[in-house]
Amino acid sequence: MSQLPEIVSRIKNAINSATTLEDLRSQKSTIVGDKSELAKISQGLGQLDAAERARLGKAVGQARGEIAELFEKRYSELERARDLRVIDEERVDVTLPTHRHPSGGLHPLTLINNEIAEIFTAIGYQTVEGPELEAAWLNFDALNIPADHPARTMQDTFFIDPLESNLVLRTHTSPSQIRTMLSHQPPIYVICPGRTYRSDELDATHTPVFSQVEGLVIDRGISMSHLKGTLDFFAKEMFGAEVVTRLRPSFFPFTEPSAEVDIFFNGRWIEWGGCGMVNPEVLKTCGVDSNEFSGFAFGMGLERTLMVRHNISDIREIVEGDLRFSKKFGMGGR
Ligand code: FA5
Repeated sequence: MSQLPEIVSRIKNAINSATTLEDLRSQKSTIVGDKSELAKISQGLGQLDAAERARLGKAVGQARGEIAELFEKRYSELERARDLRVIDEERVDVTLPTHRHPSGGLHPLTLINNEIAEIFTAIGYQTVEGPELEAAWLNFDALNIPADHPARTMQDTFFIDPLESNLVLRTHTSPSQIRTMLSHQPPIYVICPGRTYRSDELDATHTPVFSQVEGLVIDRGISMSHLKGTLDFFAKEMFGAEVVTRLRPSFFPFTEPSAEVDIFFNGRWIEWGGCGMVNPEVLKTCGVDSNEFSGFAFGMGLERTLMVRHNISDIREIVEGDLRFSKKFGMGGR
């Protein structure tokens, strides 16, 4: 009986000094369970005489009740502390930036190239490509551009060292016409997209490296009306069904007659590209019988096409490769 207060106080201390739920749980059996000191005292009560048993029994019972209550109280406190800690540790800050993994995408010029290829594939054309480093003969002579033509001067053309190599960076996609006619028998229905080079200064409307798409048809009975119809179709596919085209007389050494093709878009006429009936001189150079076959060709700049269609005022936006620009075209990524 005399040891009871000391035992109770030791147990209460143990309960109060438990700092975690696990700590308290691990002591449960020795504090409140059947193996606890007080439980053992209760079990030994039978050996005492009745008066002593009643006195000690009551005191032990009371002490066990107090301890069980304290245990429950401490248990709930520690449980609550654990819950608060978990909530704090597992809190998600929804305003934090996520780990971004931008996916790659296609440049607007690639997208428009693909689009044009699809438009013409749908009407039976094939896509052919030629080299960017081109023989001067294919870039100029075979296209009926004589040696003294202004386009051949140093101002427009990037010549390749040594000059005797007779290589140039192609100034247009038209040498692909020649390559196609030299290697294929008519009928020919092709488009030739590709990168082209001119020694123009980079400004809002010019770039020394730009893209063109050439169209070439050689068949029996091909006339200017086929050219006009094809350009109408192409323009409507590119700019929308309401677009109208017009041909303005012009000059290119490789076409006769030649024309500029304009489109009426957003309330004004805009120059889109050059075109014409393939010059019989060019057909002759390529071994195509001009009595049997005739053809048309057209060529337009793709940067300028994008500029018109998407209301881009400065060509540098297209060539500088800023992702913020490209993303507007659905090139993918975030
Ligand atoms: C030609 O290059 C002719 N080969 C087109 C052609 C093909 C005519 C077949 C007849 C038959 P031109 O020099 O006008 O034509 O150039 C065509 C287009 O290229 C221009 O309308 C323009 O959109 C684009 N272009 C020319 N120079 C530049 C440049 N420095 N920067 C961006 N685009 C350019």
